Amino acid sequence: MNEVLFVHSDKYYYMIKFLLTAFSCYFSVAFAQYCTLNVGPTSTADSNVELVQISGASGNINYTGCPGVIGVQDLTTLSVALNAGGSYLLNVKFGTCGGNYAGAGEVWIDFDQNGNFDPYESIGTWTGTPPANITPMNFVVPANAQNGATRMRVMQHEAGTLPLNPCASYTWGSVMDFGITIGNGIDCTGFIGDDQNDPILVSTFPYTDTRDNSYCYSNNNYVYPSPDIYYKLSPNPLMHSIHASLCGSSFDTFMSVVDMNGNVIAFNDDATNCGSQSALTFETTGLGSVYIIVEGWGIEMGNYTLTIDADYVGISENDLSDLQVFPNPTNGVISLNKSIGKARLYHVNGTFLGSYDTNATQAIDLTPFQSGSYFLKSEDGAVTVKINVVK
Ligand SMILES: [Ca+2]
Ligand SMILES: [Ca+2]
Ligand SMILES: [Ca+2]
Ligand SMILES: [Ca+2]
Repeated sequence: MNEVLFVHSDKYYYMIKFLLTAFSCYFSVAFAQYCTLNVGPTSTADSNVELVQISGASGNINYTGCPGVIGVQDLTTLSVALNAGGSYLLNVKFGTCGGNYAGAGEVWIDFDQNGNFDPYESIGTWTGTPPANITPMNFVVPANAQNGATRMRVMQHEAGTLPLNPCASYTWGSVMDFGITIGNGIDCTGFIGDDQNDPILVSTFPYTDTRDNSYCYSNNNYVYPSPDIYYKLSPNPLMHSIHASLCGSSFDTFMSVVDMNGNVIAFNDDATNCGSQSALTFETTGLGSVYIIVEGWGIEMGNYTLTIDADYVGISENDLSDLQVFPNPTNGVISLNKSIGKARLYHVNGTFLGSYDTNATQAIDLTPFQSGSYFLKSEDGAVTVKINVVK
């Protein structure tokens, strides 16, 4: 465990850490899919959807229910194509295959393709007692819907009340899943950072990225069900801390820092003087690569700006009272006024360039190197000096 700058109590931190670790382990083997087990009616009697009808941009569905089926009816081979931004009419007759009993009906389309029929994806509801008229449901496919195959769920729950739970188990009613293919929407193939296998790489500091997690991103970090975006960075030996901030973003954010083994390094919900947005600082000494994960609190999502900056080992932190490098800036050979033992030369981006034994020679040839900032660090870490090369 590395040293970390905490902003919450240790107790809260370890609770979150446990949750993060437990959830990431659990979901790595059981990634969320549509709920289909122990969902829907346990009896084939009585209340049942009698008719589902829709004409798509291409194709149509014209399904007649009855007799009843236990559980979820997989009708995904019946499919229509819908265009993002388009208006459509779905007709559903909530009815019965037997006796007439009151209940409720609801339909969802998983527009954001996150494997859930979310409350914001409900396209129509019904309450009543069969026999009932066809319920017309006019709906618009969100303009930012993601291209590709997804699913529509039609549910009737006898004795149920709105809003229905799309994953509920009950005695009488029906659940039917149909296929939907979205077109003219957003092609998400170019949107990287959805999970730890496809992170956005951060290699220069300061770093700024503006993005929207409300489409093309799904929930992989289960602290909150909001869609999350993964950034990966590798601290270099010259850094002592990294600061990341979502201040100024448009929604209530949450940010985590997790190492490659899933250990939580730092996290923040609401930062001081930052509203409901997040900011944090973590020490990098001895730390390997980490993910910085951006998500919303709860199901919050929208536009955000992430800034990441690194603090480098400060020269003032070292005892440089009598160490001098000259000339500085330089375009060639530098000399030290004293030996600092074995020393390592780094570019400011952390690239290791070479080792020098300053006991043997206190002159170092920087001629091969381009203009920029370099750090010479004693092997024991006690002394670091910044050298500017100007050509
Ligand atoms: Ca969904
Ligand atoms: Ca994600
Ligand atoms: Ca999440
Ligand atoms: Ca927050």
